[in-house]
Amino acid sequence: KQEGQPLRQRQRLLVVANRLPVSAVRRGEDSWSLDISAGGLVSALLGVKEFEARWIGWAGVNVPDEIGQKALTKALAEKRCIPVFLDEEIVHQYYNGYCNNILWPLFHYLGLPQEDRLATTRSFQSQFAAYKKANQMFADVVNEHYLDGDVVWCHDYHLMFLPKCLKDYNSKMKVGWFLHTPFPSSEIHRTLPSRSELLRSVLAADLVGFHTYDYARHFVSACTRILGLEGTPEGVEDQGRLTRVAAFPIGIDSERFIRALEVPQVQEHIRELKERFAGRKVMLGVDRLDMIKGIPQKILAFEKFLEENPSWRDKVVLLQIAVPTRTDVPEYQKLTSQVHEIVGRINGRFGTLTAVPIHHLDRSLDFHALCALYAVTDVALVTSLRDGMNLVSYEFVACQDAKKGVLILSEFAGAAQSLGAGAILVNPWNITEVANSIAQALNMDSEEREKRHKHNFIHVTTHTAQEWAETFVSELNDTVVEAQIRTRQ
Ligand code: ADQ
Repeated sequence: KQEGQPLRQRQRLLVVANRLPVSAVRRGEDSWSLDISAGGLVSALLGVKEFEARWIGWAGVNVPDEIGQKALTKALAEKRCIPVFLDEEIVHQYYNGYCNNILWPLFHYLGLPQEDRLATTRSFQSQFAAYKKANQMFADVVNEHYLDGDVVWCHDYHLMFLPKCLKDYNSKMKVGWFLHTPFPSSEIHRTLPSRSELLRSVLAADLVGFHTYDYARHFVSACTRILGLEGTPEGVEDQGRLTRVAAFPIGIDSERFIRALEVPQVQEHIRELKERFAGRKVMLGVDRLDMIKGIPQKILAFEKFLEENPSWRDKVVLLQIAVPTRTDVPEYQKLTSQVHEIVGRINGRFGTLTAVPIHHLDRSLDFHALCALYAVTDVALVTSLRDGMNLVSYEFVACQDAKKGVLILSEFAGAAQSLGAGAILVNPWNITEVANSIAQALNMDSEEREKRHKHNFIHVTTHTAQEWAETFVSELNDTVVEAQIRTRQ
């Protein structure tokens, strides 16, 4: 089945994630236009030469008719993508419901939603049933395309039930699972009604990966305390079968950012921005508009800084770029208006006829515009209340080799483990501490900035996305070989 090629050259990697890395727009009954999104995962896997990646996931659109499904499947095949078709009801219950309303807030320490906690166990039950059903649908597609020797890499909290479904199909399948969010303390995970079933399903994988050692430790504790299994330095053991658990901190394709700075269009953009903000220090926030990113707290800290440092008021500007996500969810709509309200108040309070202290944009920026912004920034503010890793902090560092700006980073982002020595670490809940850090960053001398930047730049350019993917997959291959040796002994 390996088409006669040496395994190392030809090993196929089936990457299974909730969303395919494409956006699909229907142009006619049987025609689709596709736009491939060059996110972190895509560039990570493109850079890895040892295996050939195929993507399996939902295309993000409802396609109820067979003609449309066939046409989309064909168009996606050219991009090495294989669709899982989910209907509207499943998407509502599985994706909006169980994934985004239950697991996402819980894993970021925001707890379970009130209404589910109080009474509507029925809605919790039906969302969990839809979650399992959706995971089974992903498994069906994987199983259909799986060839002996393939590696199957499942991604994120959407697919915690998938490893079990896959192993039920074929116990020899090499299955890895990686979580992009934090895995919370076992005391938090314990509150989840389906806590045991989810842990057991994940444990069906051969290798389970997290961004940090702490998340891996929390997961092992959850398995020992909730399931009564044995935790070992390698992972979790259940009746002689070991599931390997380890930390694999993600990185970015740093070269892509560094190269972008040489593109004439980006340089032109940098010139324009410098002109536009001449005489002022530029502070930058780039986030998805999500509760976990701590955007209101960040803006309030900036207000406090302006309040306490009047001499800086006309010498600094905060650019906050916040891409709206999950716009149909009421909490996210509330967050948007809350942020608008605070920004309006601060601009009213500290703005002049010619300048305002905060520029807030509710949208996504294209890659080149984003690189230019990173490059002209003096101080980046990443104040997530919790964040699996946070790639914005890495991208900022990659674009700062000329300027050597300062990174203010939440201690609750996974990135604090890797960029902590170069960044100014803050508790984002402590507005006064963040305000003081802003002052410290703006006043930092060039020698210290250079020293801190160097530390971070070396990290970001060595621990890249490619390295992350390679390490995970080779560890998965090794884990399976070791398990085979153990069972033979
Ligand atoms: P996210 O929560 O999406 O990812 P992050 O790691 O910061 O968070 O990645 C966001 C990506 O979106 C970055 O590549 C950034 O450039 C881009 N982006 C954000 N705002 C943008 C804007 N306004 N315009 C254009 N691009 C924008 C999840 C976890 C993280 C984890 C990653 C990867 O929540 O903790 O680091 O997965 O594992």
